Amino acid sequence: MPRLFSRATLFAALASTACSAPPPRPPTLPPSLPPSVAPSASHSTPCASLTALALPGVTVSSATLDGSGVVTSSLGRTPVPPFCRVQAIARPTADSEIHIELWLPAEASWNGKLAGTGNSGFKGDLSYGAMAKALASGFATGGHDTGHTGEDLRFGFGHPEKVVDYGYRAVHLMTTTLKAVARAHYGRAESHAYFTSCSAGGQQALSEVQRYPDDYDGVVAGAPSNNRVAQTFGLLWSWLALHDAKGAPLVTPAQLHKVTEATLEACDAIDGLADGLIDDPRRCTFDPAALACAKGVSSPDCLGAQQVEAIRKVHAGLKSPRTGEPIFAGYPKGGEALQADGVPGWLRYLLGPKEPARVGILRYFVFRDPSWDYHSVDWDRDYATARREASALDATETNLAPFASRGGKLILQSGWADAVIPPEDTIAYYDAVTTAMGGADKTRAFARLFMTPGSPHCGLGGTGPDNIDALAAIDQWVTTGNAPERVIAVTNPTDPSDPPRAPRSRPLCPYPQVARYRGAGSIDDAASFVCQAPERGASAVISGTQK
Ligand SMILES: [Ca+2]
Repeated sequence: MPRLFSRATLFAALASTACSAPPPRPPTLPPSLPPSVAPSASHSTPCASLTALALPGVTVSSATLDGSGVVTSSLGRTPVPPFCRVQAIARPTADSEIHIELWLPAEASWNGKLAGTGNSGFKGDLSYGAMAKALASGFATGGHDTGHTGEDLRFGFGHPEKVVDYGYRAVHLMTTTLKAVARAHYGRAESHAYFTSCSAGGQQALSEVQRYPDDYDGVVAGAPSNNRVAQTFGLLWSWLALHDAKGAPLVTPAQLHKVTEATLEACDAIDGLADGLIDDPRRCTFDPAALACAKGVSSPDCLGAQQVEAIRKVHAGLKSPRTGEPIFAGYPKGGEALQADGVPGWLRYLLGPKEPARVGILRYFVFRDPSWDYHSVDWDRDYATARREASALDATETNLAPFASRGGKLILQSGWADAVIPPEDTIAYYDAVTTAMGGADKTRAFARLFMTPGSPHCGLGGTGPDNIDALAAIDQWVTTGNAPERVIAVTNPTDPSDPPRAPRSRPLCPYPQVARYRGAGSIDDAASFVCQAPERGASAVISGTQK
């Protein structure tokens, strides 16, 4: 039986992907560093002299050599080569203050490539862990704080430019600054530039592809929060479904646990392999009414009618009361209690919070009224207002031709048990891109989606193999031109934010393909699986065992 509860810290984040209506493109784009900023090459600039670089709107405040050989971050201690640590501040507007760090390995250690990193949630801090991993692999890397500190959404109240910095400007300016400073330091241009991140960082990844298609040659967007405004309403819908009028939770964490256990029991084998993982919850027809209390019984060990209805609402998602069209996808069956102890299950964003998660987006960014009452929400009118007023937070453009036509490559990853950004939302975005780009073949040539069974948000503490080497995967695609036909995912024994899991590897397949057991060999070994088209209808069930 897979672990349903475990301890781990979520590097949170929100948001989501696509829906039907294409969002408005930003009316104006922030300033970019002109190409002339980059030195013409052949003149390398010593680390300490980088503070003298003249960059429009950017001040290099510090540049020092770090020869300690190790970076300590939330991921632990990472051995790294000596590097030049550059700190800079970008001020694209009078109200902006974007903190940027660039870590440039010594020339002898540099692989000639750049790696941009993103952020989680609304936290205004740098992703030192991701930067350390990139640096250790030979990349010159950059990160930023999104233009504010802390996670309190009041940062944007009365500061619309800071919301734009958070939404898409900070990551772009980090990128142009990374390119300019690296070119100055090494005296030559990079061979390739990549961006990999998850959650809010996944939104940044897609924003770069959509708004600044020249920034990166390869991008990996994990669990992207690119449908941020719709997700805010999805979170509100789910929270209201799971709480009474006074804000008291209608369901207990223990009951969520029972729902997830029963769902897994009912739906694990639908994919043909009883391996503790639900491959595609859309095929799972389990109804929480199966756990309903007997007539006249009220007990924490079963579900009352109101509880059944609440859970159904969260699974169903939010639809427009006017048109019936989906506004935001429902949360997947089987993800209710994965990592319920403080991480991605519903407890983290849907059931546990005292008030709806991210309601501050509506209070401070959209309605600009700290006393805005979420109980008064009009799902039709208020959603339309938010799409307009908070468009800087969305990255839902589906025409990716500018990125594709210059050879850009995009990998998307989504967990089938993600209780923060529903997998169906990411699939909806990919499907919409496929339509906009002229079909599956044209889309697969530059953009592929990899669904990950048993994986909650950003692969933190799930029950399945969900860790991929994103930088290596995108580098392989960009440098060889060979599109990934499968990406090997493993359980992660090294990430301290992940609970220990039995070693297991599994191929992730380009959507809509699925990984299927060959019928021989260990089910914990990726070599025992092939990628193939999904079955239509029922399939034979192979009972596997977990080591
Ligand atoms: Ca299964």
